[in-house]
Amino acid sequence: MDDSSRLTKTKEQWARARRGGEEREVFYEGDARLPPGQHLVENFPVLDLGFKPNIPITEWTLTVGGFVTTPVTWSWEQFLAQPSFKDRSDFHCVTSWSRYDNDWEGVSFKHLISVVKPLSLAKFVLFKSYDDYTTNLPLEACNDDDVLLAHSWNGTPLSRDHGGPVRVIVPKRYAWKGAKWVKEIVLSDKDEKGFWEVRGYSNTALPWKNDRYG
Ligand SMILES: Nc1nc2c(c(=O)[nH]1)N[C@H]1C(S)=C(S)[C@@H](COP(=O)(O)O)O[C@H]1N2
Ligand SMILES: [Mo]
Repeated sequence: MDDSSRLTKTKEQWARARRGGEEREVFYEGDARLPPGQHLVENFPVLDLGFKPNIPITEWTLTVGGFVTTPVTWSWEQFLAQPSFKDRSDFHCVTSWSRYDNDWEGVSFKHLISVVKPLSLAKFVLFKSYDDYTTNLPLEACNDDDVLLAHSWNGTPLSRDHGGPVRVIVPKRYAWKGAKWVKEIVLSDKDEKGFWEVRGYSNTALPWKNDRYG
C-alpha cells in the first residue's frame, strides 16, 4: 500500500468509528503511524500500580545524580526556572492502546544533560518515582530531541492521574518507560532493570519492533 491509500484507509476507519457514535476505538493493521499490534484511542487511559501519590508542589523535589559532574536537586520553582520545552508526540502503551498528538511541555532531557554533565562512564539511566515505581533506559535513548520531563499536557498542568507534578515522556519507547510522579534520576555505568523490566517486560521496549516482552 502506498502512503496516500494508507491515509485514506485510516480516514475511512475514523469516519466509520465516528458515525457509530459511541465507538471510540479504531482497530486496523499496517498503518504508517500506528506501531504493530496497537489500536488507536481518543481518550487518555490511566495506568498505575493501584496507587497515585499526592505530592504538593511545596514538597516536590527532583534529584538527578549518580555518574554526573554536577548533581542537582530542584525545587518546583527551580524546575520551572529551567528553559521551557514543548513537543507533540504519540503515546504507545504496551497493553495495546496508542494516543496521537499529545502536546507536552516541560524541561527537555537534553537541557537536563547540559546541566548535570554526565561522566563519560555514564551509559544508563534509572528513573525512580514517588510511588516506588522504577524504569530504566540507555542514556542514549534519553538524549533525544523528543524526550522531556513534562509538567503540562495539552495546555493544562499535568493531573495527578497522569503523573503530575512531573512525569517523563519517551515517545520512541512504550509508555511504561516514562515514569509518572518522577522523583529521582540516577545515571550509572550499569543497567539496572526497573519494575516491569524485572517482571518479564522488554528491556528495550521498542513499539516499532513489537518488542514487548524480555
Ligand atoms: N510512577 C509510575 N509511572 C508509570 C506507571 C506507574 O505505574 N507508576 N505506569 C507506566 C505505564 S505501564 C504506562 S502505560 C504509563 C501510563 O501513563 P498514563 O496513566 O498517563 O496513561 O505510565 C507509565 N509510568
Ligand atoms: Mo503501560
